[in-house]
Amino acid sequence: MLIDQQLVEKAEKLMPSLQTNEVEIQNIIEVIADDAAFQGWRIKQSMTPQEWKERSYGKNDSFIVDFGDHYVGYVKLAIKSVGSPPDAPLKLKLTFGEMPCEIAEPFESYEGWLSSSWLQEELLFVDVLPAEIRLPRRYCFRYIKVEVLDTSVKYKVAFDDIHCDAVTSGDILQVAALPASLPQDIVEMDRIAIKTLQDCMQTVFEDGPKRDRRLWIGDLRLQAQANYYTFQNYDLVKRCLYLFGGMRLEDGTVGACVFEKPYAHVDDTKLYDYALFFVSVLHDYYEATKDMDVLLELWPIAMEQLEIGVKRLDDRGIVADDSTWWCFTDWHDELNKQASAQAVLIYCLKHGRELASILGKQEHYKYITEKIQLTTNASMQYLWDENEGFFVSGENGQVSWASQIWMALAEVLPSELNALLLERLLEESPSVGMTTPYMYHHLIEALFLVGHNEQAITQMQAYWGGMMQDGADTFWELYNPNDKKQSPYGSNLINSYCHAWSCTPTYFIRKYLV
Ligand code: RAM
Repeated sequence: MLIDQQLVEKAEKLMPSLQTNEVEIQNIIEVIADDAAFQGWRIKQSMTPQEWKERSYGKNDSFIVDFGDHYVGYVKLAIKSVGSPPDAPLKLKLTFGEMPCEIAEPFESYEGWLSSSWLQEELLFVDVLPAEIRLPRRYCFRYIKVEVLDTSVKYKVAFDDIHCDAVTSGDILQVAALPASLPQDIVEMDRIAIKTLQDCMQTVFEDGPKRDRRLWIGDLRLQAQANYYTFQNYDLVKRCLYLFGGMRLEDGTVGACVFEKPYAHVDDTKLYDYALFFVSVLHDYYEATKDMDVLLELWPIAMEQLEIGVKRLDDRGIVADDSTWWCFTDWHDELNKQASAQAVLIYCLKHGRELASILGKQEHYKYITEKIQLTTNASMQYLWDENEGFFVSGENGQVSWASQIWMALAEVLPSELNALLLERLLEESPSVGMTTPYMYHHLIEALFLVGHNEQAITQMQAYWGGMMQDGADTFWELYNPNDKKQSPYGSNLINSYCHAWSCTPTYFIRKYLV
């Protein structure tokens, strides 16, 4: 690993202090099987918090509390005994759910390929009652199922209180109100998107506060863009840029994600597109802040990412597609990523050219311009299929949504043809589609780019509006309206239901609709 201790120290000095907000239970609920509901589960109130406080619970009793919204934080419980003096420890099991599925489907049924340790549960033994307990782990949830596994034949327990100290580094007071003229569904979508971003804003921009609870650069890029229009926490973006810049992989590549604990360190995952996004995140940050110091400091690392990206070009000027690399683009098993990677390279070269021009780095500007020409011409010669009217990718000339969207964002075609490309895409709808909100974000950004604002809004309303209709408190890592249990990891239980890359409706609304 290449460590620049000074940059890492600067990142650590920017560690934000988190705001804490105490939130109370809103309801006691049941989760009921219902084929018509999202993922087959709906919630129903079973009693009020007041009724619940008056009840006592013995062996094998359980209840589910509902906080009424999604939160990230530390849970406190106040428990007392009822009946004879407690003559045995209390044994409790807690299960946390962002969504009803996590409460209703036993975690033992999980068979996905990501670690089951992400599923949020806790086993507690309480020796002395009454007790006030603060759970040491941070949880991310709306619902908690509490199972009293055992008391004794002589006593039961009652709960005086369960609450959550919710934490975030996103200060809602910084977020401007939307104009009253906007339609109600857009205002509501904006609110949910902001809540999504806020719950992901911790001591870094996390991808998902349930999972993976870490800083990924692809997620950061979109969060930072949404943050500039909402919380305006510039220091948090700066901290994240320093973390990525300060800890690179052996060959100089910016890593795909970093961990903060027990000390800041970079993961060994290398993603072709994510490394290049260091350049565009830096450019966006500079545009939002005009912070020349950070730009001067991090430019050499950004420039190096472009040079590393260019090294993957074959002698035609096309990104080599073999089994030795991983470019993220989207979660999609069939997707060939050559054309989208080529386009991400061009897109980031263009961001880099802007920065080189701002910095007056003539040599860099010249180098980058040459590479833009090379890769653009090569894209037109080898990836553009005149008959299909689409860009093709990989050995088999695959036509996908992702390839067209990224080529549109890279503005490889002149603007009128770029708009036509997207029209054709919507009309012909190639079968290799999009999986994540991350990819949908890019479709919508591309539509705004070519001036198809109405279509952009319609797509956003259909997709994120679908999540709203399906009961989203925060927007999800994955949403397939035709397969609502879809997961890239083999189980919907492990999907993240508050996910960074899904927060961007607020960015679109505030950038293009206000
Ligand atoms: C998943 C996460 C994360 C994403 C990576 C590539 O693990 O959802 O957000 O950036 O994949």
